[in-house]
Amino acid sequence: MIAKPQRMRPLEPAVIAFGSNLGDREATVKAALDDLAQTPGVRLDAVSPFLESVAVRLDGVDEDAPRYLNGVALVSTALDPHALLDELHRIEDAHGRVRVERWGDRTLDLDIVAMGGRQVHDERLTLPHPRASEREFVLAPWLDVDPDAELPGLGRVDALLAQLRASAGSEDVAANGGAS
Ligand code: A4P
Ligand code: MG
Repeated sequence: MIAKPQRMRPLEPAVIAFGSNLGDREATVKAALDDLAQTPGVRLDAVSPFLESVAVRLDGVDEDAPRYLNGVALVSTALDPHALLDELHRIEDAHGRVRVERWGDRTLDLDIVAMGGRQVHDERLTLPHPRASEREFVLAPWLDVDPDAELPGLGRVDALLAQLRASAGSEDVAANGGAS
């Protein structure tokens, strides 16, 4: 009997944010990106330059914590969002990720920032990523690889980044008592 060909899902664009602040960060991220490229149903289209950033904890920015290497990868995928999340968790686990504390130090974090225009809200997954618009370490590298990027429901990434930088600038002025 001739096997019925499997119907392939069309490829959908997805944006993956990566971060690491423990161990050999660059080696871990590069190996994880190789793993992502080897994942069935995932095509790696672009990787941003890596960006060093200060750790953000639940109680704010922590200058004393190990710094992160952050960046963004653009992929096209035939996986559904939950299957893609499973693959990201598999890759995190393979690179020594342990979950001790939310927003704690980690060898590797892989998040789905957005997947096409999908809106997902369930116990495992929120899309777009609810904190992406607040994070320069996500928006800036994303813009590097896609100057026309849009965060579904929130608008253009260049505008969001400008807004974020403007409000960070005004917080600095307020913290310095408005002194010039
Ligand atoms: N989850 C829900 N939506 C998503 C999504 N879109 N992508 C769930 C990935 N995961 C998603 O994540 C907790 C759970 O979120 C997962 O089991 C998944 O089902 P986690 O990776 O286990 O834990 P986490 O990363 O500590 O939690 P969370 O809330 O996802 O953290 P964030 O918002 O990702 O922040 N500072 C710097 N400088 N650079 C960083 O990269 N990252 C974080 C983590 C904090 N501070 C940082 C950085
Ligand atoms: Mg995560």
